[in-house]
Amino acid sequence: MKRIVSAMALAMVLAGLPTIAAAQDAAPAATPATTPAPTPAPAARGPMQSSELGAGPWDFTTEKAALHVEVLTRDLDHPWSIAFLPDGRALVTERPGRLRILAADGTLDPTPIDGLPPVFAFGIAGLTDVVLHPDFANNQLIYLSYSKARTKDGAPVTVQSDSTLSIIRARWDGGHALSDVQEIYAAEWYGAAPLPQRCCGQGPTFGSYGARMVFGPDGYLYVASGDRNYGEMSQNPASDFGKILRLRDDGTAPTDNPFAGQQGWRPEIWSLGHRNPTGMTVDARDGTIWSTEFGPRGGDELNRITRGANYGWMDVTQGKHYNGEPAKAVKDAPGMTDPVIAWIPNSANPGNLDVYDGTLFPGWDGNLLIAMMNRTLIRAEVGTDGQVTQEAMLGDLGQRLRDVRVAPDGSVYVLTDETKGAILRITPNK
Ligand SMILES: [Ca+2]
Repeated sequence: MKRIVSAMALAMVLAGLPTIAAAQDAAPAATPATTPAPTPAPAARGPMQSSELGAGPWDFTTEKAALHVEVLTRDLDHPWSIAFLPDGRALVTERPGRLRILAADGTLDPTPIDGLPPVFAFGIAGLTDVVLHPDFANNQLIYLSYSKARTKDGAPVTVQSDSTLSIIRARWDGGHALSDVQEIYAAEWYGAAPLPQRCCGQGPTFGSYGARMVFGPDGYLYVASGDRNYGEMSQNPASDFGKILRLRDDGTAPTDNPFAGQQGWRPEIWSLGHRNPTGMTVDARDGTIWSTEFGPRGGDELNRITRGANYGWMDVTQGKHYNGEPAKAVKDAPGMTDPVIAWIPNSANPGNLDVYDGTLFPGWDGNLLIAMMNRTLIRAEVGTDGQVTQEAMLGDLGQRLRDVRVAPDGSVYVLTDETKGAILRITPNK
């Protein structure tokens, strides 16, 4: 069965869908028995239950391409990231803590990869990104970001919020086990009682890890580090919260980072003033780093990341604080870099993004594709004059979208952020 559906205008989508304010920070419904009940974020509520994904395939007519969408697998629990391998397979993370192998024909290997560290999986915490070392074909090194519980006397501390963003590097020979697992980075601890004073009704401390990673054209690993709902830290040069970091492949800070050697600054900081950046990609053609981030109530952002820039949070946002307090500034603040897109007034909840550089969709050449938890795939064209046009696609599928990637063959893979999480593959409809 095929359906032909016109692309909807973004405004229609935003107007027609329920507002999912701060769905990233929503307190989860179930609380582990060993931990005290979380303090719910003011106004935070769990994401609306998505309708079940249909069987597909589907055909959609959009502004610049006719799409054929098929389901490769629907057996993943909140898949968060996919990394294409040189042999045609792919690695996929599931937020509860599993690393899976997707065969070249799109079937999911039923056996997860062994050897991961214990993952703190609660709410939006869990296993997040997977990226390959630029020289993976020769050194078999992969990188995983995840939420790590604090340990005391060698055992994990089970207080739910007492966790941090950690990155491991491991060797993977293509089979079902990691070896040489090594932690190369961990953000400073946060979440242990007593909690610091925080303004503006910020969300629970087990949110806002960021955790997206990408290797830049310079061979360095860029890491999006969230503010942990402690926005005061995003402007603090001595904290990695609310920053994008630039690391060597062994986790150390390059000496040519913008603030390296400056008194009071952590040397790994590349940019600051971020809230919860969960999307990041590099335009391979010119090296531009793009990042999406969750704002507070409204004000989610697409940013062009440049060396040493300050993106404003939590002093500058086009959204509103959870408790309704206005921010100090909305835009055009001295010394601050404004977003290329601010989604207002409603939250759009952007996940990951990619630059289309394949041959299958010539009409999308150089466009940004952005996976949105508000159940659309955004195609954005950023003009040289800064003007942006957006098209919302796949809205009829009704799925929260976490990740989007351009595959080596030019098709587009989309990961749904659902308990019965799927991988969708988009090819031209001929
Ligand atoms: Ca900003």
